[in-house]
Amino acid sequence: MKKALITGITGQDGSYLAELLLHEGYEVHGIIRRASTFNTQRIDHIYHDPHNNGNKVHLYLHYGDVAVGETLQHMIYNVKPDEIYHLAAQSHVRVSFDMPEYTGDVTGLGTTRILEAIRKSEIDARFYQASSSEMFGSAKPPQKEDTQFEPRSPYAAAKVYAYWITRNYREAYGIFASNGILFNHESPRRGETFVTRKITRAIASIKAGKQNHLYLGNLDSKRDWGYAPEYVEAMWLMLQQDKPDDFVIGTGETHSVREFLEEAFGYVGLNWEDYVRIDERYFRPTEVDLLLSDPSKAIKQLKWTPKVKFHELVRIMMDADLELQGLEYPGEGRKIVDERFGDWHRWDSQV
Ligand code: NDP
Ligand code: GDR
Repeated sequence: MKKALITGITGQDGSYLAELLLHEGYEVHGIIRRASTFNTQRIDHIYHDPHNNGNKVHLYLHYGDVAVGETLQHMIYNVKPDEIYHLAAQSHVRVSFDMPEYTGDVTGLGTTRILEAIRKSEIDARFYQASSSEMFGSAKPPQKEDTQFEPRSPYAAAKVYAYWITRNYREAYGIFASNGILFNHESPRRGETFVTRKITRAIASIKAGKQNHLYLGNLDSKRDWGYAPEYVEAMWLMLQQDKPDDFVIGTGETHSVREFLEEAFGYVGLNWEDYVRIDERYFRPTEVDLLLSDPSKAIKQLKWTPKVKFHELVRIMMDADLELQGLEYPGEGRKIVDERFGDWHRWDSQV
């Protein structure tokens, strides 16, 4: 049985990746942070208490923090994973302007701490770094593997550092270390403060009569939005290659926040302009105006192609948030998931 360690297992991507790896027959270990409230909602449905389910247990959780190297080294030495997926980060771009030093420490240096733990414990683990399209910043689209980085936030600058330290450990120490440069990917499990989920959640709440307005920032920026379950498949594929490498993952389509509003409100028969208000506090000191991927390398080498594009993504997220509010929903999004997935990934609005 192969062993995988996931940092950031309680996040959107970590939870989907854990499901995929369990389905693939892995023993999965995840690092969680101690908090005064439960923070494992996204993985509760796959966790079995070892006291009651001895032989069913393939998912193990360990307390840790990527801000502290010593514990990571002990954990990696003891678990001896075959594959390490490093997803933990302070991942919110706007927040990184409020907490630049912390973001540099966790999102940037966190990667060095994991790589050092691999090197010092002398285990033969393959390493995945969660790099980001934010690193391209103001670079001309479409962006691909050899596009120069022009980061526009403390978050993006930290991710650029992490990208290069990953390549450095690959070249200096021969570690199988790959960067997945993922463009925005969303799902019903997306954190509630990222713009797509903020919108779909607010629409469901408006429909339920609990909210009248939605306050947003810049509506003009454009993003290449894909569906998260498909993106974790790409992560896994990267670590199954013969050689470590860096890959761009995206849909090759770009849409503005305004288009997202039109599509999502329109899906439930509402006009977004009646509900959306602008609040300056959601603007960023420097913005990334336009992200658009060229994922042709991944399509060719990983044999990965996105099945869900913008139009379908909006429907999946809307159906899920309407269901979460206990409302009737049109069902086009659910149908897409039911028809195109079903192997390891199923409709899961309640998670
Ligand atoms: P989330 O914000 O949903 O999850 C982040 C995870 O990191 C959570 O499990 C969080 O734990 C954990 N974490 C944060 N700080 C620490 C820390 N100091 N020590 C240990 N764990 C920590 O992010 P996503 O799942 O969306 O993204 C996963 C990774 O991919 C991130 O690195 C992100 O920057 C990157 N990325 C994401 C993209 C996207 O569109 N989603 C695109 C490109 C890159 P807790 O639950 O306790 O907060
Ligand atoms: P992003 O995602 O910054 O691209 O980073 P986010 O959803 O936060 O913003 C996308 C765009 O929407 C604009 N926007 C708002 N954003 C938020 N969060 N809240 C608002 O109210 C709002 N109004 C307008 C933003 O200005 C921006 O232009 C995400 C994260 O997952 C990163 O971790 C990841 O690396 C990148 O995607 C790829």
